[in-house]
Amino acid sequence: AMFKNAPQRPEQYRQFERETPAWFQDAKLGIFVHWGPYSVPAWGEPIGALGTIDEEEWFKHNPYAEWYYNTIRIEGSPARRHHEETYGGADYDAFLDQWKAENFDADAFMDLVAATGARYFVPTTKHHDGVALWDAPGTGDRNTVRRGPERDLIGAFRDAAERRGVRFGVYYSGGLDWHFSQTPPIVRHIDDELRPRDRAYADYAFDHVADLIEKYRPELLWGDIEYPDAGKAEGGKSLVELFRRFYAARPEGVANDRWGETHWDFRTSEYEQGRDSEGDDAWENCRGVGFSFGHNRLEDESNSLSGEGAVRHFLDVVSRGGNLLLNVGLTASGEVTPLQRRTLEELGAWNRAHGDAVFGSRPLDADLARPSDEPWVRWTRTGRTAHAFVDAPAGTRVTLDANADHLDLAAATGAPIETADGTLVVTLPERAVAGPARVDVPLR
Ligand code: FUL
Repeated sequence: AMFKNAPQRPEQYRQFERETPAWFQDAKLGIFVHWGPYSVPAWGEPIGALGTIDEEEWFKHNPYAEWYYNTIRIEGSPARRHHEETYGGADYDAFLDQWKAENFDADAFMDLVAATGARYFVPTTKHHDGVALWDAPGTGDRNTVRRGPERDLIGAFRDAAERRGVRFGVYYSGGLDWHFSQTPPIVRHIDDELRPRDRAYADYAFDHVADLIEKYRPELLWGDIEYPDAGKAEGGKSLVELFRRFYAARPEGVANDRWGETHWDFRTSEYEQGRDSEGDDAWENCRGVGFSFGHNRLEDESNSLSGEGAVRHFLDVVSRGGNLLLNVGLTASGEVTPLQRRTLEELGAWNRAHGDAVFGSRPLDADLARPSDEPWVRWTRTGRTAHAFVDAPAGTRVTLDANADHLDLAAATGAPIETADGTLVVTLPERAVAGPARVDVPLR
């Protein structure tokens, strides 16, 4: 019954299989941060959500600002033109020195994170550009301790998260490192030949992740793209050894599914991509407030989640059994843009009012009640109570598709109700906090 959808895993990784720790299933919301030299140009075309655009167009017009170094190397891309015009085609690493994080206050930032209701927090420790946000072994001066911010940013995040009881995880790009291996730009697909897979890189990545585990004791490992293939077999500096050290340090730790066909505790989807991972096993959807993870100065309200949009997306994910890892792209100076801040604060305000029906909840069985998009309705369950979340203007009458055999419709609370012939009709109330209204219905 465990890992129903999982293909058979290699023998050396089976030792790590177990039921996904309940804290992760209960947590529902995490906050992700992408921050790096790419936050200086902070530029990507906001053409749409991953999974809705064909690959060739995607890479040439990449809305992911953290992919800037790849996009500017693509012949004829608008990013390349922008880079020529604005920076005279400067070397990418000039952005590392221009990145100062001068207004970054880890505690103030983590107050905002905690106020969303998020139970865990995951910063990028090394993205595809290869720049480390801590003093990572073997990186020379290409890290934020030696250059740019001149700080251990991972340590700062970690300490601030711990002080607030927010669990701490680390993102690590094992699959791509555009500095370690000078591969041509990715224009269509992340082919195997376009990522480093050799022993030297596997040892380098091993030393990084081992150092992160030892120094920061993360409770969540969020690998990206792949793990270097030479490091997958048992023996020496291997991924097997990394997982061993991780679970020894954190028996309740969880790992995502981007370490190749090896081991994972939960599956991932990203925007609209990987929806088939959103199944019976534990899963997490990630996305930015806009269409980028790295801060993108071209984004505005038209391509970003409003507070209410974020609440609806969060509820949609949770109602289907997933977690949401919602990303913030910090600016080069270390600030949260007003647009992102507003979305996070409104999500937090809604969670303060209704989070008791969301955090720790489980999906409601479809035999009991069903969601719909018109009108917008989602369901969760806590204990012996079903929770309906309904979004429509105040005064709208909405018939909920609920089963009177299993739910005590007449005992519903939260909005004016009528029940007749086994149907539940709610009249949506005025809401003190923006976002869906909530109706609680006892299970029979
Ligand atoms: C992807 C990366 O390529 C993106 O830049 C981002 O980090 C996302 C979370 O994962 O695979």
